[in-house]
Amino acid sequence: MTRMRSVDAAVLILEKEGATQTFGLPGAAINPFYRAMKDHGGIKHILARHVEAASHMAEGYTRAKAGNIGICIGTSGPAGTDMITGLYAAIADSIPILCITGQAPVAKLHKEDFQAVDIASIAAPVSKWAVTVLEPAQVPGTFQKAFQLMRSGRPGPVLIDLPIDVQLAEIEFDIETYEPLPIAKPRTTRAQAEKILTMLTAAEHPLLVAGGGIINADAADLLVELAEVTGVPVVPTLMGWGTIPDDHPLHAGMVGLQTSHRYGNATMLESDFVLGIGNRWANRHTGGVDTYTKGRTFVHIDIEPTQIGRVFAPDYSVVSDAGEALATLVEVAKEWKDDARIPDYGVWAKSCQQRKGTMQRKTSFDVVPIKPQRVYQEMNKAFGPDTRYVSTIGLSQIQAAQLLHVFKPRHWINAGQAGPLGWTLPAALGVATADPDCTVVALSGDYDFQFLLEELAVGAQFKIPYIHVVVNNAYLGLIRQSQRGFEMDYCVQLSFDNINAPELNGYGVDFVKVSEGLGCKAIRVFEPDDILPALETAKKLLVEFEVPVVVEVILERVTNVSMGTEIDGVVEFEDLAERGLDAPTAIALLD
Ligand SMILES: Cc1ncc(C[n+]2csc(CCOP(=O)(O)OP(=O)(O)O)c2C)c(N)n1
Ligand SMILES: [Mg+2]
Repeated sequence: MTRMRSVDAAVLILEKEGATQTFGLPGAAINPFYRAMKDHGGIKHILARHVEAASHMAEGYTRAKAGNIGICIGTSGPAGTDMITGLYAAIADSIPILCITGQAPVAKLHKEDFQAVDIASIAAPVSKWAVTVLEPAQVPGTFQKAFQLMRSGRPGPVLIDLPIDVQLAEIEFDIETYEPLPIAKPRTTRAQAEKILTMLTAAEHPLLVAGGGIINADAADLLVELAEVTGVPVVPTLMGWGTIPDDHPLHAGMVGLQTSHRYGNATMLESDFVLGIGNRWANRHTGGVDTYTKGRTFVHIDIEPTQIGRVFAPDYSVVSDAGEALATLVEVAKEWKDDARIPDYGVWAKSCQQRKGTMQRKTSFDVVPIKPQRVYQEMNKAFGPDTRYVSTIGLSQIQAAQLLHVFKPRHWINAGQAGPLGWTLPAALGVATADPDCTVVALSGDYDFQFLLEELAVGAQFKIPYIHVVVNNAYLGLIRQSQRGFEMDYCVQLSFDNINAPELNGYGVDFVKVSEGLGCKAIRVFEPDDILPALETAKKLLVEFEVPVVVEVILERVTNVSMGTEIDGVVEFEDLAERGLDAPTAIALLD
């Protein structure tokens, strides 16, 4: 046995559990932990400029690669409260991050000590476990359990709060014989798989709905195999986007009220059976449950038992890890295929493809100020299938999901459920830290970009290159559109005459100057034909300077983006594509 400070044991466990990338910022109450990281030497640390940003960086880092767990660290008091939004974003999308906070000494927790706040209670509803460790000898076990919890069942974040005297206390600990605790993975039995396939093969127009659980289980290949063996088309959810390549003949489009395709919704409405795997029936996917479920049979597979029946009662369900479920389903489906027990779904799949080939939205607008659709058209030209897109919320995110293309899992990294403004920039830094060889392209509206803008300096300081496309309408665009229902345009304008930048014609903030001031490169675009050259220049600047490169596109102020309140009632505000030239980068060409 070896005697050491509890924090030394903690950092040894981080290494043994394979979680050595941290994001955070020190303060007096967490200094002992920083001392342990310094002494250890093997823990990497990126100094954020805002603690909330550190938590989103940790999430981006986790999401970029299977097995990753990003860590965010802050001191006592406000550092922990700043990270609450990060915990919420992570738990809402089933993403493990480990949040470590400093705390006042145990004996002073109830004395209104400086920056002593009951962070474990505050964090409890937004984490799988939030705990203040009161006994130093419990530190190793607490970290061990945290890793087991983060990885088990429905993944999610954990917060460990360490009073400063607990951090400094010495304990006996042996890392040599330390073992991560086993991770339970509920499986799908053969009988369950047979029942599901019996129900599926009784249908005429079946669909698979592929959720983010498939990405968490690292099982996208198995999903594509199941689709190919059965011939059944796939609808990825927003969290599952990338589980099947957009150009796969069995990719039927996304369904929903906002981040969806016209052909995806039309196909869902034609279906008579839906097998949901690792998905949550999010309300912006289903819209009104009656419209979504009417005339359809549903099977739901999810790792978390209480997710079954949460939104509507399925006709059959299995509690299983998505990867385990897919493996058994593929095994049985292959046998059934050999025995000719799987109907030929060729005509149905072809009809889905036919909708995909005709129901496209127009993108080839060439007016000034630029229409946003044109930005995504040019992004499709500039960025290939290896690009990892990062986005959060707003008209920008909605249109990106409607018009961009994703070909691989973990290449659309989006705060799908919580949608906190400001998430995009730090999450992109986390993604680019996890995968430095990949082109990371973040997409923000002008408001999202302003929330945690100072983090650009982190990218410049630590040489974390990525491209940030900022679509600037000088508006809280999504909220402006939703205020139409209230007949107002109130408190949503970001425009003002910037006395230092008259060339902005009232768009307000000079993002180019701000970005440059923070040590990054930036390009502004006013004309549609300049978008592609700007994106190409950005790619070069990225390599040359190894810092974030911002491409700001000045958009028309008022845009209404396709959306609705029911999947059979999505309102189109712009022209639809009638011929290939209207949507030259559409995933399926019209002519
Ligand atoms: C912290 C937080 N507050 C408020 C919202 C509600 N909200 C969603 S989108 C949006 C406006 C986004 O504006 P912008 O980033 O410029 O994107 P646009 O819709 O204009 O493309 C707001 C305020 C939110 N998602 N997060
Ligand atoms: Mg905006």
